[in-house]
Amino acid sequence: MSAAIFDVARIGPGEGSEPPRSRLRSDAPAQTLDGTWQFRLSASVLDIPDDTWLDGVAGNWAELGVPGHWNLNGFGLPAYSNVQFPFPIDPPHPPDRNPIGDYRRTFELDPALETVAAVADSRILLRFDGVESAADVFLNGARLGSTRGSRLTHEFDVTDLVRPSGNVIGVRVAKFSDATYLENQDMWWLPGIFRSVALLARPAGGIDDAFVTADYDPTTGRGELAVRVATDGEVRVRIDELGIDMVVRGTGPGIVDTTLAPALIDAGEVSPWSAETPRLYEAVLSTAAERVSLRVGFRRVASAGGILTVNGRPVTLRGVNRHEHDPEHGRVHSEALARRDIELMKQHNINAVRTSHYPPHPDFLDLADEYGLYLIDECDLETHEYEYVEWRGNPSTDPTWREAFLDRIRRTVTRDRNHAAVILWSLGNESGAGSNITAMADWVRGHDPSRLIHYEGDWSSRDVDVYSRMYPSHEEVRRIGEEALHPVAFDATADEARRRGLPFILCEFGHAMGNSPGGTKEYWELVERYPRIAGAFVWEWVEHGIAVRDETGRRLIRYGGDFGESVHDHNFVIDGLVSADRELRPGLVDYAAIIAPVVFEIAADRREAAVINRYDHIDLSHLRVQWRRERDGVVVAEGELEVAAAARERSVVALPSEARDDRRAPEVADVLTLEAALRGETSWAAPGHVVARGQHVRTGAPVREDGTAPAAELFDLRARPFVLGTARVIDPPRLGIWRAPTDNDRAAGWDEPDLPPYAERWATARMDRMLTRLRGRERDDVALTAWTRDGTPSYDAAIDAVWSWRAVEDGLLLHLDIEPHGPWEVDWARLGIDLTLEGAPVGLDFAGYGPGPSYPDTDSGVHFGWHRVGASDLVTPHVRPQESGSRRGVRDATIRTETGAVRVRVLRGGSTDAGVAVTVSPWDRRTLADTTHASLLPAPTATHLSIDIAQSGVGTATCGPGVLPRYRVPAFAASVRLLFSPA
Ligand code: IPT
Repeated sequence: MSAAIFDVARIGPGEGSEPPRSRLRSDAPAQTLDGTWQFRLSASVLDIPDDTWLDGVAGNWAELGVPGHWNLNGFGLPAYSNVQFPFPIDPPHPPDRNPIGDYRRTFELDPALETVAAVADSRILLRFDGVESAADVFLNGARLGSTRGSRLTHEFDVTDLVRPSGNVIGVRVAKFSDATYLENQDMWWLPGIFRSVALLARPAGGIDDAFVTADYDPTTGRGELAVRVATDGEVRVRIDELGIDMVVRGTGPGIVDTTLAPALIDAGEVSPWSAETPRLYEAVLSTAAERVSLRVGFRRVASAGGILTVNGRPVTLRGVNRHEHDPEHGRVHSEALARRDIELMKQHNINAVRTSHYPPHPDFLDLADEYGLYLIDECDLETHEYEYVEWRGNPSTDPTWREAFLDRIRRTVTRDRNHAAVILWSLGNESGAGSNITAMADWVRGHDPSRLIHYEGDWSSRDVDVYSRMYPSHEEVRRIGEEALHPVAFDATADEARRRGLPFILCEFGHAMGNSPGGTKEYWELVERYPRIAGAFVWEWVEHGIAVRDETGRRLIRYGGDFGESVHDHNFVIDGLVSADRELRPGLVDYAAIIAPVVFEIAADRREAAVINRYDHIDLSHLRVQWRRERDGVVVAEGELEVAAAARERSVVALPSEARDDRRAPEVADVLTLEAALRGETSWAAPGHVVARGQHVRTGAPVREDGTAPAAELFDLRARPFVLGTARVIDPPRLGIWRAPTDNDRAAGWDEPDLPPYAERWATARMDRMLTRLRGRERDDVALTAWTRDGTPSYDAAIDAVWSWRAVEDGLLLHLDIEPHGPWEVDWARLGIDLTLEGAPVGLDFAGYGPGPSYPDTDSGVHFGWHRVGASDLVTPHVRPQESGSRRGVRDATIRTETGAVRVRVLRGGSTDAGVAVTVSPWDRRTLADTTHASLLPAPTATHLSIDIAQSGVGTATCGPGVLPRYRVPAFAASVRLLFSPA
């Protein structure tokens, strides 16, 4: 037979499926239908062949794997757009050109399922965990119904249709549908059956559904289970570890009846679950027909007086937003990748995830319970496209969409409600305010009073339990923290008064796009300062780069527009703390240090250190604190410290006298480092993993007198190219104030919305094309002094400099004095010396802050040391090339190229007490700025060295405030004293 008309423009939930139930681990037989299916693609619903596709599987169809997205597997191409909609806002209609994928396969029913089905009243369900965006489902010619809600589970009862053999299942999937209006999340459009398909036996008298809440009473230390089980008759509840073995009455077959009071079971004294102590107990629910196991975590989530608590203790959510993304497979889940994500998060001190912007694969919840992560579990809902039409006709306000909204939240909450990790339900993202949002909140409140409700899209907060905002400025966060400390004004509205009493979170902040996010430390100071602020979530965890192969088989990472999309948002989807391949971006290392659970404050005299325990629930007994004193690169003393501090407490420890520095100034630095590292093995890191570090750095700077014995034969200043150390200089030193714009530099910050982005201001001021004029020169056999003026074409803003070079015994001294000339209206990107050395770079050894790069507003994750950086770590391989790789506070550096090496030391006497910033790059800035993809960068042939006296911060202007004023670089006068010598 041919299928009924495929209706992809009807407002409402899918039809024909079962009401949602919780995800349970059962011993009832199940059969996967994952694997190879037959597939064909039609360009439009109007082009679907009018054939008998469901009668059998004959015919010339292609093959496609399930789970998978068809447009990542050779059928069409992916497309990326964020807020803007890929088609007209003409609800509930998609456009005619709307790819339709028909899937079909045959299967034999697994005999184990058949055996169950043979018993009266048993059933067989067909389950889909994720189909984007809308599907009609058929079995053996009969239409079972349809799905709406791409990241939500749908089950169909196939008991009467399924046969022992010769079954034909067909699924007709629309790329776009009415559901697309509710699913405009910031991600690739990736249609298809992208999560698993399975048949489940539902034995008569089995456990169809369960709702188990495990409460922990922090005042008594006792746990209590509230149990509702959907079964006919009685169910046995066992937690062997707690000696629980009870029988409770079921609420009837089907789904749990939440109007009935739960059975309460006193669990006695228990160890509570938290992200820091992810203690789970194995519970077994059983009837004669079925046995279901759950992992129970006892915990209590509450909010009182504006404080978010878990188990009675205030908590700080050190969060990230996580999309599901795999560079090859899109949103297809893999356990290995989910574990990798969580392990990397835990290794970087992250304790919370917002599952932006849809419920993740069901197994992710198990992993969050097990590793210990607080979750904001978000409903699959976003109507952001309505922003383009000033929210006219937003479905959130339209009662005809109400059932669709309610269906989505019911499916979200019901599937995941038995997981300890979920502490907040989120109603969705960026869908404005409206009665349908309120209806969702009301349903959640009635269904699950054990958790709090989150939604950012309505700042009145009337429906929610936490006040949430995305990308507010630092000043606004401060105000929000502050307002909770003061009485509500007499003329405040009721909403306003209520909102003031809520805990506050930043559900998104710190936009991690490119070289970013700057200013995070300043946000975190506010999080720590104000009790009301319960935490913040960086946007976002992972870049959504898509991997493709070019003709030569080389793997390339793509972003929006690379697939010929007519509506797209470029590289705005490349904004993660880790790359799509899970390489760490410097922003993650910075964030890990900012949110570290332990803070050391070392007194200036090194006699003692304060140890601040920022864990919410645990003391520091799982950590070993070691100290190490290095003087000019040599470890001169080290040892272990006994530290003790209860959760959220501060203690002071005395430091041994060997940790102190001598009166004698070091040549480069005398550094005391304290490190807190794991004593034992955890599920996410090995013993010795460092969770926090603190330092006291006392720097010196060598003094050199001018006019030491000449060695002119080494440093022939007349030669071109001349030699520094053993490196050949192919572009001589000149001043630079420009950088290859970062993504943030290319965006107008929210703090300066009326001004063009910095990249544009720099280009308009022509800082990228300054020209030099030699104003004068004096020389003798050992010294050369040059007076230069670097000016900008068409303008009279310039920089004057005096370069005094002198050959000394072991090298070449440079005294450089710089003075701005004329009007500079735009802040500089930096101020430094640029030169090019022959041969590609092979490494950088330096004494300074590292080992990774940092900028003035991303300097938390680096520490002073004598670091060694290999060729592949010199710059960050951002998908879209941009400025990166600066090492700051450098006092001594050796730059190695394929053909030579040069050592640079910072001498006392300039204005650079904090050292210089050194960038060693295989590419010049013009090339970086003009190249759109890392894969298009040419093979390196030279080493581009910059020695910067100042660098602008990076900010987070791509989404949020730009560089904070204190991290900008207005025109200024400076001087530096450098010694160049052989390595
Ligand atoms: C915000 C979105 O919630 C998120 O999905 C993502 O798009 C992020 O921004 C930027 O990458 S919405 C933004 C317009 C404030």
